[in-house]
Amino acid sequence: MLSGSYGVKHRTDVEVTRTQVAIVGAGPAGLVLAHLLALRGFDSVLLEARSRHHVEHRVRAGVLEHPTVQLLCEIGAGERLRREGLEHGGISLRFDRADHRIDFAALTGRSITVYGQQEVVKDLIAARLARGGEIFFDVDDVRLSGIDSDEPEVAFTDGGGVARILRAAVVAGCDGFHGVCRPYVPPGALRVFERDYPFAWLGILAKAAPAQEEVAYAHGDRGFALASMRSPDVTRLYLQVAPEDAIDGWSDDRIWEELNARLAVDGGAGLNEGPILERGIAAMRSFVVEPMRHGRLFLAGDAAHIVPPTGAKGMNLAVADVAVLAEALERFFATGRTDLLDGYSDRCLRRVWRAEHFSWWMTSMLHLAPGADPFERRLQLSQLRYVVSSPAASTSLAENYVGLPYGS
Ligand code: RFL
Ligand code: PHB
Repeated sequence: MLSGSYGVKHRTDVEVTRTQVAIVGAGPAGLVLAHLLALRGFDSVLLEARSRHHVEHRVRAGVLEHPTVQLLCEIGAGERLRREGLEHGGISLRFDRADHRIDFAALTGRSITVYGQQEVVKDLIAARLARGGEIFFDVDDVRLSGIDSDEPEVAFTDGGGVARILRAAVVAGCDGFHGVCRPYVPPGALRVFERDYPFAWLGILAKAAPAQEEVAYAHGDRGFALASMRSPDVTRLYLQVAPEDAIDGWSDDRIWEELNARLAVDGGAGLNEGPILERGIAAMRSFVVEPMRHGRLFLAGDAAHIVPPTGAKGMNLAVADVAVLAEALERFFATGRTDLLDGYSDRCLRRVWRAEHFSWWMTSMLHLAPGADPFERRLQLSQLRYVVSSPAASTSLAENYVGLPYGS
């Protein structure tokens, strides 16, 4: 059994700290893992390359699955989420200039919650610090060694310029798609599966009341658009654009004109426009590495897999991974047994591949591929009409969207 305590000793001018789990990355995956471990009585240290302000203001995801909301509440990070999160009982698919609602509540008995990822991150950081947990922000030069041994090390320079080493039983690579952990797996030990899409998303956050009550995914001749929200007076909107488009080429007028055209419904009032608070263009990619583990390094969240945002799955998958990892680590620390750790990757990958398929399917059904011929367009429309009219097909969309139960 490994000790839960940690001591500090000095080796020349390097501070060496012992912990049970060294967590690289304070995004949703790393932060939720730290909480799950602390609740089970295990200690961890979190390293984050960016500042606290940066991670708390990085605008990204917005849709939380039902199991994600439950887990955030269980770990004591759900108080503001329950108060300010917008619980939605469905979404709409918009095509042929009309809304077609998918009623999640009726089809699955579940709902989703619209609540910004940066708000989740703020709540998790505040709760972690309030409970006396450690987070090193602004770290630099993170290096891993000994991931094939029983005591891997993570060397880094902290925000104050002090060189440090963490000795841990396990390293959790929660450092996102561009992180440093995944490249430490030796070449040949990971298999990569990937797909790039011939379009990107231009996303804006605007100070304007949402024009619709629920998230709306629009398919049409001018391309895909998505209308979401963050609060009763902040709207989040996305447009399919070309991957090579630069944000400077999209003036405010052009963005609003295109959004209005793509999101128009017969008899609808159009969007409420307002100052654009944030804007950016994000590439769309599907990516998975197998296995999600090498020796004592466990990859979780975007460090191991990426989905295009159309299914709203990325953050939810990150949280699902670390729920599996925490359970496996508990078994290991409490009993020394490695069976759950050995099963970590296979167990996560079942959910990951379901989400990969769902996100790829939603993306293919809704976007306009450059050069798509009339045959493909007819297939998309046929699929959309089927999904909104067949109870079997809409239930399939609904159960994937609200989040399949953990372990299924
Ligand atoms: P993150 O959030 O990228 O966090 C990784 C953290 O690691 C830090 N880091 C390092 N720290 C220390 N040392 C290093 N060397 C480091 N290198 C990196 C980073 O600074 C960062 O803080 O990964 P995590 O935790 O796996 O979470 C994944 C989610 O962030 C991501 O999947 C979602 O944002 C994807 N996503 C969506 N997911 C949803 O579930 N629902 C949605 O509605 C949704 N919409 C979206 C999205 C992503 C989008 N973009 C911008 C790609 C909409 C968009 C537009
Ligand atoms: C969002 O609100 O940011 C959002 C909603 C649905 C998606 C992706 C992003 O599929």
